[in-house]
Amino acid sequence: MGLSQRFDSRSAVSVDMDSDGRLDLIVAEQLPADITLHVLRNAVKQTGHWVGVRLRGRCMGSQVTVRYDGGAVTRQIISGDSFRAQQPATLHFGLGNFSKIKSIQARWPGGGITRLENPSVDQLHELRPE
Ligand SMILES: [Ca+2]
Repeated sequence: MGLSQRFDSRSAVSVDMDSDGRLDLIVAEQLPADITLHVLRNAVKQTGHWVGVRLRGRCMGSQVTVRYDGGAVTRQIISGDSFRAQQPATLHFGLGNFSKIKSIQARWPGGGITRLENPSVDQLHELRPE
């Protein structure tokens, strides 16, 4: 990403702001009386497949599983993992050479499940509670 800037920071959020499959970075610079946001757009050459999953509705704590031939990856929607920062309700899954996936499943905090079968890769999908 060419991260060579130096500033006092305690907050960072990674998100694919332009849905191009590359995670970008937003970093808050802490000044004595102000905060400056630095938006670092990822311009690294795309080297693999990916899929994005955006959850709608009450989704904090939801678990999202992407299944592919030979395995599965599960991630959780969390409110934040950086000081005074909140992550979006969007998850990014790097797939490498996998150009097909079997399914995307969201397990909602209330116990419901939403599943998308054979979704396309290299794009963002939205899931809502059923
Ligand atoms: Ca991006």
